[in-house]
Amino acid sequence: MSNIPKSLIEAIRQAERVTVLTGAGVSAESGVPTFRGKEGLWKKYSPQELATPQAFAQDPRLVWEWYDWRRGLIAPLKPNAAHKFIATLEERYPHFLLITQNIDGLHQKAGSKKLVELHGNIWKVRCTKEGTVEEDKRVPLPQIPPLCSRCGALLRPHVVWFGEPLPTDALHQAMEAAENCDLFLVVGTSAVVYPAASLPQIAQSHGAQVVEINPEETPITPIAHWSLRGKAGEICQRLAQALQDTHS
Ligand code: BV8
Repeated sequence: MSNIPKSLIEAIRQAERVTVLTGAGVSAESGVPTFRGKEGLWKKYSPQELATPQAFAQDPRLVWEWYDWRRGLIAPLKPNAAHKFIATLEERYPHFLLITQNIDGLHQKAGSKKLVELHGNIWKVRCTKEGTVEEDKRVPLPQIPPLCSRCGALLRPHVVWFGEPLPTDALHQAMEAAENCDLFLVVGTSAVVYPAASLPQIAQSHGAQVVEINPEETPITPIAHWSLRGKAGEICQRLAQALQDTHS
């Protein structure tokens, strides 16, 4: 696993405007399967089959069985050291935003408040008729597919599927934060899904230094000022330690 360069510790200490982008890799050490890893979620299923409006229109029961299974898997899991470290960062800087692609809610469980969820949240459901969004943490769901208690229409997961636009406000905030930061941390994403994957490039082209934390190389690696090869939880623990040491 990479050493933490002193220059990076200095940059984290000196920064005033910090933006963080996370993907499934930040939740891997909590036990949430990633999409593209060897036990990846997509291994058993393909995005076309399940994470699209067409799939839902064609077979809402199948799509809900997949989400109900994921909800059951995620429900007992806890934030790991990476979620916790990222949560501490928001108090450290006058300008901070966490942008997550994850729908598991673990950043919120770790205490993060200054965050936007680009792809929605698995613990929220949306009425396909009324458009109303509610939190629903029942595991397992009492019926599949779940129906709206008010109008009886189908409920859908309040997540962004392939081919669907991202929530305008969340995307706008994410773009703003990428354009106006001096340090941009990218943690645990394969950077293949757009428009989220364009954010590090936007930050770098606006003068930010990019830090990547990932056991593997990604399309972000070539533009990263520092690219730390390793697990997010382990590296963030060492970052927290190094920042503490430089305080003393
Ligand atoms: C849109 C929610 C337009 C649902 C998700 C061709 C070129 C470019 C773009 C496109 C194209 N064709 C189509 C598109 C657009 C498409 C897209 O980008 N497709 C890709 C596949 C090419 N994008 C969309 O459709 C988006 N919408 O463009 O709309 C539009 C505009 C107006 C009007 C109509 C339409 C919507 C995309 C959102 C899809 N929803 N999730 C659900 O979860 O069920 S995507 C899902 O996969 C995640 O949310 C995440 O965003 C994405 C990528 O996954 P990652 O988070 O990166 O996870 P992955 O497993 O891939 O990687 C894990 C990484 O962690 C790895 O690098 C691994 O090394 C690392 N790792 C592992 N362990 C650790 C670790 N890192 C650190 N520590 C560890 N321990």
